[in-house]
Amino acid sequence: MKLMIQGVWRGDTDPTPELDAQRMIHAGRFRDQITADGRSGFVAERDRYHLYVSPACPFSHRVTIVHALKRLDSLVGVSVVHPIWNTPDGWVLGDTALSTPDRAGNGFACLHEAYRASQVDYTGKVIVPVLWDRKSRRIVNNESLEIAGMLNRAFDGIGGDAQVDLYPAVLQPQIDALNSRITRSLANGVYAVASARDQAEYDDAIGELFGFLDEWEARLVDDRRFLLSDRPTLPDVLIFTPLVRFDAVYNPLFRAIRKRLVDYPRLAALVRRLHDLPAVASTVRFDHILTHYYDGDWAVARRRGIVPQRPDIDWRTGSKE
Ligand SMILES: N[C@@H](CCC(=O)N[C@@H](CS)C(=O)NCC(=O)O)C(=O)O
Repeated sequence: MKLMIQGVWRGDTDPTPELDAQRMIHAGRFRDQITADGRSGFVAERDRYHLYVSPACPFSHRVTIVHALKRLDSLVGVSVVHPIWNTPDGWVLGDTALSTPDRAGNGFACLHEAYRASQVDYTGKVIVPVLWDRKSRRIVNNESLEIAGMLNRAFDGIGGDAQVDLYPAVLQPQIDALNSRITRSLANGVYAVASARDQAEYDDAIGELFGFLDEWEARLVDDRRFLLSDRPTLPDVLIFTPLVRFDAVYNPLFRAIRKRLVDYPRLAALVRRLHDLPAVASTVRFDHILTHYYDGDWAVARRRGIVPQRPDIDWRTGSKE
């Protein structure tokens, strides 16, 4: 496992039991907030904050969608890490054909340098997305949903698009509940399938994942435009990022082969409607997604003995009775 221990990057090393328990999804350790009034210690300012993201990563993708929908391009800079994570340094900020310029020029060659700069004795995973403060030279937050929430509201007074509100007050309880469900059953759910250690874990994870997809396919029967409203809200962002990867990555590579996204016409139509928003389409980078996942450590050896659940295809169509 790629880790930083007491501020020293360790490349591949055995995780502590605590980190091991988190499996493939890693909760952010930096949880400060940027606010419009600055009472949190981090006031929203132009050109002060910077995002480190991987367009391959579905959690980073939440953040880049909100950044694009809120038109924060001239307010909050973005650096894109190289899609190949399996390097001696983990996520690197190399200048390659697939990178975009490091606008902030924070001077880091790899992401673990930003973690060490933030906390000299940092112990844990070095994950994207990261929201970086150029002024205090430290990470403000590295938990995607919290970063998305800040981008949605904190910058409205200084040029963020206030017409776009992905977390409207009247819908907040429903949004929170649905965000948790999407995170558990789908966004983290696909990783639970990929990291299952035995048949029982795999079967449970598949049940959770496809139970969620079946349920929402049925709930979209009323032809609503987006999940909770006629405008997109945060759950639409959260459901979009794993679903847009589903048929290219999770179905074949993670062995979630019971169904493809295209077998769910209403969910697929929802993804298409979201993709029709030019800001959303601009964030979808299949070059990064495919390069990243198909280079990844989804080792077959670990999964010997786990038999995938078969695709839900009925070859007898037309010969009923
Ligand atoms: N809970 C985190 C999850 C972030 C996460 O797992 N990021 C992955 C990429 S998709 C990562 O950077 N992994 C690096 C590693 O495992 O060392 C969030 O939502 O921000």
